[in-house]
Amino acid sequence: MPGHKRVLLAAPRGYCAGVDRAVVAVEKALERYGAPVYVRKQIVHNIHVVTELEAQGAIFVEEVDEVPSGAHVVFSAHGVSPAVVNAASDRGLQAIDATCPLVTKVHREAVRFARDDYQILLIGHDGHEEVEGTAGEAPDHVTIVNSPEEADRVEVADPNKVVWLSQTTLSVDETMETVRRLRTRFPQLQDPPSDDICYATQNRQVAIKKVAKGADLVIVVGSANSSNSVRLVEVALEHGAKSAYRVDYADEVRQEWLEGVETVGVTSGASVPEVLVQEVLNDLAGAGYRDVEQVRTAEEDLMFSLPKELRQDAAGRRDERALGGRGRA
Ligand code: 0CN
Ligand code: SF4
Repeated sequence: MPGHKRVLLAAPRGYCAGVDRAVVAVEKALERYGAPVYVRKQIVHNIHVVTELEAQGAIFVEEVDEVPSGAHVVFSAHGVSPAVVNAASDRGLQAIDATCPLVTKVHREAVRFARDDYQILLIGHDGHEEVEGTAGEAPDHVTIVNSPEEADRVEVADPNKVVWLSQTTLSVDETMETVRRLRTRFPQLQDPPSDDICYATQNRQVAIKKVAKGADLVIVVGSANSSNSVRLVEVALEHGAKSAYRVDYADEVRQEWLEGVETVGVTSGASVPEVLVQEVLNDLAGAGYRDVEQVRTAEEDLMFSLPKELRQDAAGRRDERALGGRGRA
């Protein structure tokens, strides 16, 4: 219907199982030990989540040397290198490890391939916390490959003993292009035993591809340092969206983005609470986009148990939230 304003709302979107678990871990630690509870780095890459947890008494630090000795410290969902674990233990900190189990899986792969003396080409963004953590498992064996272009330049010691692994929150298509170029140069390149790009990253990209096809504008809710959120903007643009922007909050949506726009696609990254999406939808409704159609490409019901340090209550009973993430996408 020409001139008909509508919203295509991607599903799955928003919180994944690993983010939910990490956020609940901080809340649970605050409840159990009282404020303050220290958190190394942002627990997940979302400014709203961090601000809310700060209001509840969490203190976010860059490194464990900022944490008073003996205090509780939560490691973020993106994981930490063994050097950080050791530094925390040397300071006598009580660590709660909220690393997503799907990141831990990649750490284990890195350890295993390093033990077998492989050179590990770790596809990911240099400087991202997850990449620092994974690379830190086997610093002598890991070479970071930032982009498809870097795949054309990277040097390996023995082309018969190379494997690629990746960050969990990359663009699937771009990563496959990087691997293709690596394999052209190193035909013996081994694949990871299973997908490193996680289910949540993949599902959100599949959903936004479908939405983008029919969208004049795509709005992605997510923070600037959230790799998976930023990838959703890129994927939308590559799959037919005429324009695509990322916002942290609804009030960042600019009037001029909506000029001449009939169909707005909306999604959110894996670290984004649904309330922020609903605020965008409210504002869009105010601008005449009241017709909202959900475009669902997958069901998600994965949940992870809480970090082991939080699984039992003070009396040693298993906590009923131990099995807990909340909600589906
Ligand atoms: O936004 P996130 O906190 O992290 P990245 O997308 O930047 O990796 O989402 C949760 C992902 C993890 C681990
Ligand atoms: Fe885990 Fe994937 Fe969520 Fe990261 S995006 S926390 S790897 S489920």
